[in-house]
Amino acid sequence: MGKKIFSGVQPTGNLHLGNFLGAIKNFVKLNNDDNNECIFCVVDLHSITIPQNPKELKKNIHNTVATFLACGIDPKKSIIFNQSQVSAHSEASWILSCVARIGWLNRMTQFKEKAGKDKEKASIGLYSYPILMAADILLYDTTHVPVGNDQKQHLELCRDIAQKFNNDFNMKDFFKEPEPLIQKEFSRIMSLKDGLKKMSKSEPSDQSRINLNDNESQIVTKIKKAKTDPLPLPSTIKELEKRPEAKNLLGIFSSLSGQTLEKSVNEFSGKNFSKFKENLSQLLVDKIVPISSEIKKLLNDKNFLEDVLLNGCGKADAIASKKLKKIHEIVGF
Ligand code: AQP
Repeated sequence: MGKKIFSGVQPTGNLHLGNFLGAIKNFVKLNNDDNNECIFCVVDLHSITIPQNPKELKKNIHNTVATFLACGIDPKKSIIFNQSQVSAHSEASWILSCVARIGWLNRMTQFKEKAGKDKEKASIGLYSYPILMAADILLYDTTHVPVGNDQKQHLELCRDIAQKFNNDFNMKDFFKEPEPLIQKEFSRIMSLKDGLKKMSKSEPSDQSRINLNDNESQIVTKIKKAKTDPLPLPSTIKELEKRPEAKNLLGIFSSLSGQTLEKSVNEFSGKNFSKFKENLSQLLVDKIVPISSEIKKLLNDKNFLEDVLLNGCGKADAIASKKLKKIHEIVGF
């Protein structure tokens, strides 16, 4: 049986290699299987949990759609839309926030990481973000959610919310409990400047990530400057455990080339970083520059990108508003 897929990406900046290897590469594979029904959402409501410049936000929404298309998602096969244009997401989120428990949210590690030391000053939206994410997923009877490893906990919360709603209202199986689709290997790509920190759009330093719209010289420079350690590359995977930067760069190489980490370790065993970095740069240029050129081309046609969104919103709204109507009936509105 085919899968019902839903996943979202925040329009908070340039999409990067982590988004690509952790999520979008998988979106494309799922999109290409005709048995699946796929929905890919530009989650603009999520993005404002952290302040956004309105003009930049609009640009980032277009950039995200262009990146989806440039990576190979076909809008004729998959629904592509932006969350703020389908009001059922916000409405369902409120109802589900009356089902979710504060204790559950208090355990979410991403809030702790993103709010930092001064939690009192974080927005309530940042705190309740996983409930909106649950609404996004549950409105479409999603069976599978392709995400990076960092979203696993939020998906578990989504399952808890679905279960509690079904139990509270005695509606067995009304909300389907979605399964995460997380790649076993390389599901968390780290910063080029710190192998212990996730590669992220909102990290101030552009040198910390490879953007999917970077050109050849940007990619080569970033890899040249990427943090390493003084030792030659190791000969076993075990040795990588204490060498986060080497592990990350070899992981990127393996994921992009489609070979196992073991094979990459054997290939570069005992070599110095400069030789390995030449190979990595070349591979990145081969894989990323075609995407980057396509993004630039698509961004010149804003009307086309708007049409993709409008068309996707119509289709998404038809599904979501029907589910919301049933939720209203169940709750007693
Ligand atoms: N570094 C990463 N490695 C693997 N997967 C990643 N994802 C994000 N960063 C990595 C996955 O990409 C999808 C879209 O992520 P998102 O934009 O919705 O939010 P995020 O996880 O918060 O990503 P960023 O880049 O860190 O954005 P900002 O800086 O705005 O918070 C998700 O499936 C995510 O797992």
